[in-house]
Amino acid sequence: MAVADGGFRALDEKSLIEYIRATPALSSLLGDDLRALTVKEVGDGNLNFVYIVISSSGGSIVIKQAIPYIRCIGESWPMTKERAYFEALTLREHGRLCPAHVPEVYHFDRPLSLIAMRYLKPPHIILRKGLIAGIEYPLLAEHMSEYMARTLFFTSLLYRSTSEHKREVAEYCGNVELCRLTEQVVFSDPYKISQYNHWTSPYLDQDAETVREDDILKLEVAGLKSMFCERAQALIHGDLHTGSVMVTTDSTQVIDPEFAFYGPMGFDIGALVGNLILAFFSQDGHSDNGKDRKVYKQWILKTIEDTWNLFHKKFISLWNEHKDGNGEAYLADVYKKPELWFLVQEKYIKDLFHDSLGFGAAKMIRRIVGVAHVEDFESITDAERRAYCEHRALEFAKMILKERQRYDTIEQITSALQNIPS
Ligand code: ADP
Ligand code: SR1
Ligand code: MG
Repeated sequence: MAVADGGFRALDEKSLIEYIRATPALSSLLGDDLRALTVKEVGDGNLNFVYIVISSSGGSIVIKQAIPYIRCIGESWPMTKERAYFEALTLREHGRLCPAHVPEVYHFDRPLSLIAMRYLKPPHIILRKGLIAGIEYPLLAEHMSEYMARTLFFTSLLYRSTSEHKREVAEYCGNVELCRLTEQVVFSDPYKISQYNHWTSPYLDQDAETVREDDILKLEVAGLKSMFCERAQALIHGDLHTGSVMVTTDSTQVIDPEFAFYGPMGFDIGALVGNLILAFFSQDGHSDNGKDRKVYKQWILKTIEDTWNLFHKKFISLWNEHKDGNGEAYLADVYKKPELWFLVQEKYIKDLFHDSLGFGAAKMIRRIVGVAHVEDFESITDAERRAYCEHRALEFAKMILKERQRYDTIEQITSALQNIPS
């Protein structure tokens, strides 16, 4: 067992059992008989260790521990384990705002950077894996629009006073290292030579170089990076890709908000929509003779449309419902004329739509030519076929990043996706 700073030690399956036995908040969740605990490490994310703990009496918990480096790279890339503090804080805050879609936190141990939370039992699986398998989730758009509308609205200045907001922003400024990681791997590295970048070579060598040489693209990305760093619009999840959502056909749970901070709302909406678009482009790599994915691709497009449209509807109705509250951005006294109120909301949503498209596109690009790729493409074993899917996704993302102001509705985006020639 490694011993490190401030009482931290990296646990393993054996030492975790001792920790649980010595921690009443955890042992009480697992029942009387702690002799037969099964512990399995299942972390398939990029950063941390995740253990499923099940007792013989049927109790279960998940334990997640942050270690002081990035797991998928190794100890050569140190990373603060304080990320667990921000993850626990956000799971609790987003869980308070949207309990139906966030797992409950049972226990947090700051020196050990350890979170105990509800085990999302099978048939819950990671959404990205469900999308690769071609499974439809009829409630996904309804649930994710609810989660995003509530977490983003209630942590913004549309609902909060500026004093409350500034206090929260100050707290989350502490998550600077995770923000800096995103600044690097999403907004900078893909646009320059970086030791960590990789792509499906040799097929995409020219594509990667084109990204590094595209001045218009770089101008657009500069604008998004500055918004990411400067705009404390709401408490965002910060890494809301399809690997941060666990699903069944009737349950949707958002996990893993360790990148949370007060940032632009469009970064969350864009992450989800951008990753659904990556799933769309990857389908041609997963279809085989017996199963073409035409119908499934239509379902993904419909889910993208419903997610945005339902988000829009729910967000505006929360705003109308709370228009006479403490929110200081648009005081009811100033904007009381109905036509002005409508104009203000219309502009807010239009800007948010374009921000979401821009961030979504930037997140697609980083998953193709940056450090961390996605299983949607990585699981396509034939490299030429994978490169074909990635190339098409990259071209679409570049076009959206540069031309997003031309689009007014999500249907125009899905129709552009629909009409890309093979
Ligand atoms: P990382 O921070 O390293 O990305 P994640 O939070 O994404 O880690 O978790 C990694 C994996 O652990 C997930 O893909 C999922 O399979 C599993 N997992 C995480 N949290 C839970 C949970 N509450 N219930 C069940 N499985 C979970
Ligand atoms: C080294 S970059 C690792 C990535 O994994 C996380 O899920 C974030 O998306 C981060 O950018
Ligand atoms: Mg993760």
